[in-house]
Amino acid sequence: MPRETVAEFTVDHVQVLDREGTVDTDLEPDLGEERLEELYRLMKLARRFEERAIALQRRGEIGTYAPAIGQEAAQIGSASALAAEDWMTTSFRESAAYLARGTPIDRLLCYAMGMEEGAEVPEGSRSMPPSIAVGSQALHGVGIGWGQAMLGEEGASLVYFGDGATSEGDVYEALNLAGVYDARTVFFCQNNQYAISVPREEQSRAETLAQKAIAAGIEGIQVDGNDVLGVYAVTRAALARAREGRPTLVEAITYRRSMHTTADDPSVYREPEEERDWEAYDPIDRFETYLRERGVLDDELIAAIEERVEADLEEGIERAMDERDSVDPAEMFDYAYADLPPWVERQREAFEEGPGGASGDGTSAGGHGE
Ligand SMILES: Cc1ncc(C[n+]2csc(CCOP(=O)(O)OP(=O)(O)O)c2C)c(N)n1
Repeated sequence: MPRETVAEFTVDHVQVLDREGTVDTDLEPDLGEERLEELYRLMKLARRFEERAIALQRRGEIGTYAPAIGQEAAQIGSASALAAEDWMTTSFRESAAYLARGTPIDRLLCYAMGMEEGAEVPEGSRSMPPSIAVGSQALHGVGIGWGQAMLGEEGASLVYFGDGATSEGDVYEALNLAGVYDARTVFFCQNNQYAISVPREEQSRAETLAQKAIAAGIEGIQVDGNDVLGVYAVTRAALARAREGRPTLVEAITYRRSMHTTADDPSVYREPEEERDWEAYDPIDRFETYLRERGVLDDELIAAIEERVEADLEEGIERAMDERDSVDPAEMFDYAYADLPPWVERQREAFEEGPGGASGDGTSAGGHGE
């Protein structure tokens, strides 16, 4: 029986800024100095937001938190390529993407405090609340992209997920659906090398995660996820194609420098040398080298940006604390059932009585998060 090759595929890798911060002028996106400075400010804001969030969790002010230190270029670069009419659908590690889309700091913190106000889609916003079930949001994202075409809307849909999520059926189904229905979707996989403690190599035998697009008949492309200019350029092009009904899977190669969540200790499953190697390719340092080189940034401007970032964070944290203090945590029992089953009623009573068991002694307010 004759045997011949009937199909061949390739996956491209894009890098605009190399690891030393030198730019490839052929690929450099056309961004003015203001936009470049804004990308830098957002990356700094995201980094400090993550650091502050970890500290807030340690002080018991917010719940378990999933930081994205090291993934700022992947998130800020991609979310900054979105137009106002585009939708964004995320997983649980995308605070930086929300910040890039202008989601207020206090909203993000309220979400982390378990307040439903934090999960609301603010009026006029096209950013969906985070999805905790790994990969499930890929289906929501492709549904939105498909729906936009049906409604004759202008925009496209960008959906974030991690490397681990690409092992989930939901993601395969979403990719397939996007291919079949020409859904206006960009799938943005942040390959941060780990699904909790499982390294990327043990997650899939596929050489790249981008190639998972090929089986769905859509384009797959890899980008250096620590290169904000590369991520921006690739996502912008993918969104433009999506608006014409051509979906793409983007695999951004990056590294989660911190813990999976504040409940995790990465030293148990990875070596310090590996962390140090990636630290050398820090997305912010690299972009800063380029911006200094271009004359966009100097010490003075960096200090002013840092000052603004700290002030914005301070104000956002304060506002989130005020919002938290203004709601009654017992409200969480109000919406799960129309009529509370007796065992939940008992939980509510115990909650309202507080840890000491006696209500009205002022200690029950400390019951949030229990
Ligand atoms: C359906 C489902 N299975 C398992 C979990 C538990 N879980 C939470 S995060 C995670 C790993 C996710 O890894 P990845 O997709 O690479 O995203 P990352 O955490 O690296 O951003 C798992 C298995 C979950 N939340 N949902």
